[in-house]
Amino acid sequence: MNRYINNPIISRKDIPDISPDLIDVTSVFNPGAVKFYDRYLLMLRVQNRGRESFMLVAIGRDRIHFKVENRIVHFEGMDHIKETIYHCYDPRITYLEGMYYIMFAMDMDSGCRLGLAKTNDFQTFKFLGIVSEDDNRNGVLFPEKIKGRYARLDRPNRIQLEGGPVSGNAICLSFSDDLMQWDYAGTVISGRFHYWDERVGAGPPPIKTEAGWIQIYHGIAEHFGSSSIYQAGVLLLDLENPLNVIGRSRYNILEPRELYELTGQVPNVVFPSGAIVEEVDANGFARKDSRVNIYYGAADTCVGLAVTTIDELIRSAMTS
Ligand code: BMA
Repeated sequence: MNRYINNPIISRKDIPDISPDLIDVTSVFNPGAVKFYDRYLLMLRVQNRGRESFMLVAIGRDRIHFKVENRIVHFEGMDHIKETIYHCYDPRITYLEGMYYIMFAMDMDSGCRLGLAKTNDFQTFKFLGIVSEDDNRNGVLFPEKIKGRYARLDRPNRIQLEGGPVSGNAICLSFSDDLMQWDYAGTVISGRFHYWDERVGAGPPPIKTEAGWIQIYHGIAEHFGSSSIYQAGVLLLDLENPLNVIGRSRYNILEPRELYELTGQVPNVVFPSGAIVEEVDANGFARKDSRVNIYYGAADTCVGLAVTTIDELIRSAMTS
């Protein structure tokens, strides 16, 4: 992947003061991304100096230059939840059946859960509910139904392996008829102990190609006594059955190298959570030579853009 030369594309100085919640903010990172009519749109996680989290929308006329809106995203209906919600973060935006769905992590006393909201204008957002069991993160919806059902990837922090121990180290697949109740279908990949992706989590929404679903994911290499290294890699999954892994990158495709990735609030982090494919055919397949813009959080401090092509992602996935 090629980093945009003037990265980071968004940093704390681009966030307007929105009194009383956001004044002289600390950081902005891990955005959801989508093409919204002829605009590029990001949903940002912004943290203030109280280390409280807020989501903001940023609009770009092109894929590089964004203007952050002067308004905090409010999820209508979320106030019906009686338990305290400490943070909402890591939004992934999926365009599905004419609506934009946002899946995000919610830190609560009962654990980290997945929340789901929808919008069609990015002005008002309807909170649909909590859609995971306790302790789940990195949830992302597929952009279309698979065999008649909605599909999502997620990363349970605890799963009961059949006849085995409880684990929390896998990207899993679930299906649903209504987007609210989800049936676990199986594990897509598990972390590779000792290598770049010891722990894993899905990144941006899956990208449909003739060769299969491209799934960018993050892998974490653990370092005891030091900070873990967050990197990005890529999977190619069967279109009809995403549990069937066609390819998985042996090497990471993006790792912390630049200063803004190596140092910051949490050092050594690249965390891709949004991808915008430029060219898609009439059936929704990304074209092989299409450019892909990947938006990622760097060091939990700012937002970077890295660019590649569909073809390049598929070739990277076929290296295992
Ligand atoms: C993960 C999430 C991400 C964050 C990353 C690195 O667990 O909390 O939002 O970017 O850690 O701190």
